[in-house]
Parts: sequence; C-alpha cells; structure tokens
Amino acid sequence: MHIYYSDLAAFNSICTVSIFVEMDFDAVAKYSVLHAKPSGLTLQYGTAGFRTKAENLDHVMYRMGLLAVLRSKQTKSTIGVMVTASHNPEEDNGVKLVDPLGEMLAPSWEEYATCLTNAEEQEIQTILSDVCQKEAVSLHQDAFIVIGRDTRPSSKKLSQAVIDGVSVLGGQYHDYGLVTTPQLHYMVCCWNTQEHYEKATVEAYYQKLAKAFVELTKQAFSPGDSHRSLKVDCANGIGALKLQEMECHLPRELLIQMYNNGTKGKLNHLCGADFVKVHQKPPQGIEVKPNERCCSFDGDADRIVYFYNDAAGHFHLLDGDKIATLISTFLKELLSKVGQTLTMAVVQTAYANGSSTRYLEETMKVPVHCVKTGVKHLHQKAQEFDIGVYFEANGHGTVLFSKAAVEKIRHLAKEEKDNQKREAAKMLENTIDLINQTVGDAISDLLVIEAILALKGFTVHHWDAMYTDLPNRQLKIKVADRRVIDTADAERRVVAPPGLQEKIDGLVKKYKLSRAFVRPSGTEDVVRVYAEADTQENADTLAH
Ligand code: NG1
Ligand code: ZN
Repeated sequence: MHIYYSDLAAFNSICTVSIFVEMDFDAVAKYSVLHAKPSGLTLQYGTAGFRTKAENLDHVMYRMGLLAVLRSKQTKSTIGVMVTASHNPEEDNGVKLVDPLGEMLAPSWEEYATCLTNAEEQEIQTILSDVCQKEAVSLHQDAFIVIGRDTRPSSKKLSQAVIDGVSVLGGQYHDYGLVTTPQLHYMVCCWNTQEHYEKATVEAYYQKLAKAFVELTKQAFSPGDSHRSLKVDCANGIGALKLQEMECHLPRELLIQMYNNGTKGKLNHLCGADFVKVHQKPPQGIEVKPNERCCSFDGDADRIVYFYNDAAGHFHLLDGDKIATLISTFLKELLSKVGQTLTMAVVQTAYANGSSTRYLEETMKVPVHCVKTGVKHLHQKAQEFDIGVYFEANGHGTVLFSKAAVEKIRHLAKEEKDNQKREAAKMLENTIDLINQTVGDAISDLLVIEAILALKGFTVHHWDAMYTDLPNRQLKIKVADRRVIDTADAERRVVAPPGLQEKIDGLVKKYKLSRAFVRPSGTEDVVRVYAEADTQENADTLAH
C-alpha cells in the first residue's frame, strides 16, 4: 500500500515546520481563496452528506478535506471521504465523510461540516480552532484519509479539492480513485481494524467475497447444472466497472449479464435502482424477457432492487423489504438448525410496505422496528441485536452481526460435533463473510441474494410470492420551505404545521388498508409523500 503526499503536502513540510503542532492558517487561507465559496450559497450536511449541483461544490470538498483531517486526528483513526451523489442526476455531486468503523459521520461532526461549509473565508480559521477546542483534537496526532469517487464527470476534480484540504493541514492520504461507496466504507474499516479484516485493497475485497460465495453455494451448484443467469442494470455508474472486476473471481455457474454499463447512457438517467423503485417499471437499456431475474444498482452501487416481468407482461418489483424478508428468513432457518438462541430483528423505515411488516411479524415471527429515514438510523438500531437485518425499501441495506454472535458462530463452525449443526454454522459463517457490514452494498447484497436463491432452489417468482405488496405511490413536491414540516414517531406523523396531520388522517380514513405520511427530504429540496392502499388507483389518489 502506497501513501501519497501531494505537492501541497511537500510544500507545507518545507514552508511550515510547525504544521504538526499548530495549524498553518496562512496556507489554509491561501488555498481557501483557490476554492472559493459562491456567495449566498447555504448547504446542509444531510442524510447522505452534501449534495447539490457539482459546480457549487468545490469549496465544500476542500473544506471537507480540512475537516476529515481534524476528525482523523481526534479519533486517531483513518477517515474516509467519498465523492458521490448516489442516485442523483449526473450534473449533481456530493460528499460524505466516513467514520472509523466504516459508519456514517457522528451527528456532532455533521454540524461542524455544515458550519464550515457555510462559513465565509475569514471565518474558517475560527471554526477550525473551535472544533479543535471542543473536540480536544491533538494537532500532534497524525492524520490519514482515504478518498474514493464515483464516475461522474465532475468527481475527479472535486476529489482533487478534497486532497488539497487534506494536504494543507498536513494530512496523509490514499486515493482509491474510482470505487463504489460501500467499497470505500469497507476500506476505512479495514484500515482501522487490521486484525479482523483482510488487506485494505479492492482486490482483497473481491477475494473475500468470492471465497465466501463459493463456500456458501457449494451444495447449491452441481456439475452439469445449467447456469443461473442474472441481468444487472448498472445505472451507467461505477457498479458496472466494479461488478466486472468482481465477476472474474466468481464461479461460472452464476452468469451475470451487465446492462447500462456507462458506455452509452447517462448516469441514473431512466435507469438504476431509484428509477425502477420510484417509477415501478423496468429501466431502459435492458430487454426483460418473461420471468427473467433482473436487478438494478444505483449510481454509486450501495442500493439494489430486483424485478421481473411475469408471463402476462406485468412488472414485479422486489425491493429492500423483499430482500430483508428473504435474508431474514434464511438466517432464521439456519439459526434454528444450529440450535442457537441469538436475537434477530429487522429494522425498517416508514417507507416499508405494510405487507412486509405484517409478514415478518405475523408469519415469520421476526420482530420489526421502525426508525427514521437515513441509513445511520437503521444501522444504529440494528446494532442492538445479535443479528440486525436492515433495509430501506429503496434497496439500501445490510446485516449486522454482533461480535459475540460472530465468535459463537465461528466457534460452532469449527468445534460442533453434530454434523448438521456444524454445517449450518458454517453456512452462517460464510454469510457473515459475504456481507459488507459497514453499509449497504449492491455487489455484496447481490451475492447474498443469489446464494440464498440458489440454495433454496427459488425462482424469482417463488421469492416474490412470499407476500404481496400493498399498492403504493411515492411523490415529491417542491414547496417554498420544506423545513416547516416537522415529524414524530419515526416520521409517521406530522407535528407541524398544525392541522396537517388531521387532514392526512381524514383522507386516509376514506380508503381500505391505507396509510400515508409526508416528510421533508434530507437530500433534495422537496417534501416526500407516501401512500399505500388496497388498490393502485386508491394509493395514487390518496398520494395526490
Ligand atoms: P431523503 O431524501 O431524506 O428521503 C433519500 C432516501 C433515503 C436515503 C437517502 C440517502 C427515500 C424515500 N429516501 O433520503 O432512504 O437512502 O436518500 O441516499 O428513498
Ligand atoms: Zn447510493
């Protein structure tokens, strides 16, 4: 692993010997001018960092480079900076910081990020000093930052601005270049927990996942079997590059055909997981034959949804809720074979289809918890259990295994005398290794799902038939100020402005099996509306 020092870092070490002891404010100021803030622009570090038009982000990137150095010094750990705007249109971009174990940035630091981003140039120094003081940042401490970016045309230049920010404060860095968001999260975790994880390289990531997949599916594929083919819509994004690299390590029984690989279409345009989920139809650029299993990644490959067309040509979506159901059912079956009483729960948001919640609770007898939108909320809740399965309906999710659960499972996989129990424990062990526990990961999730389907001998139709989704509709509405809406109860009820919740309740009452809520988006300047009801027509009318 090489550690790169930019020209700027070299410049600093020559010009300011004291850089590691105190901040070189002259250099910070000099480079702040080169990464000037457009006047009058205010941004907020939202559910997934900063996101806006790429042309307005240069100063944000530079400043996030600065902040990442302070966070690294404070945590005495490697910190990640990912340049991406996920499923947003190609003209947008964004940035988020990744904390030491690969998790989202701590809330208090989100506030510093917002403050630093909106500061005028002459205020930067004071804000940096304040953060150092409040968080007891030791400037003597070394800082190490890992950086990744998606395939947007603007990403390369923006990640260079991050590097400028890192270097001006004397931080060291490694630029992973083009990686999926979950790969960068995984790398951060590797750097900070070297004893548990493999080497912090993308190649080691492929090897770890491939080994677990091969071991897990050993019994599922027998020689002479026909291929299990899967069509993947890569949203014209980074997923295409990285899935191709992954594929070289996978057994030939799994035949992956990639579409929207970025050579023709525009990123996230009429394709990708968000398009498929929101419009409830197949993406462009892929021919879907009846009953063929297909899936869509989003632009930075941290989300995945499956879909197919039935023989009558009807479109079926298998979203994050269906994925959570498939995975938790599989895990529950293995746990009962192993004979262990580990706690397991599924964590969802208000967007989870009512049918999925009911199926999990009533049929599968798996406890379900509802939290606020945003991966960090799901992740946090899932950590409360031995096994926490979390998925947003949009296809972002993963499974967390507690340290104690992992130890127990690994021990049983080795020492258990009963053959059947030991085999089940081994399968659990391989599932643990196949899952990227830092964050939702389209490539890792794809492999988990494909392994489970192969092991269960399930077609996409079998999987879909586990329960039937209630018809639903999602809308987004531009309002003057979305912040006037305040919610409670995991965003399922409005508490401000007064009277709005009563109106929603009045409308919901008119339909059967209905539910509806509104909340301000954390990533776009819109208010989101969600409705479900007994028929698509009713869900649509209610939403409108
Ligand atoms: P907002 O814009 O706050 O609704 C969206 C998604 C979240 C999450 C974030 C980050 C929906 C309804 N919302 O948040 O689930 O994925 O983006 O990407 O899908
Ligand atoms: Zn994404």
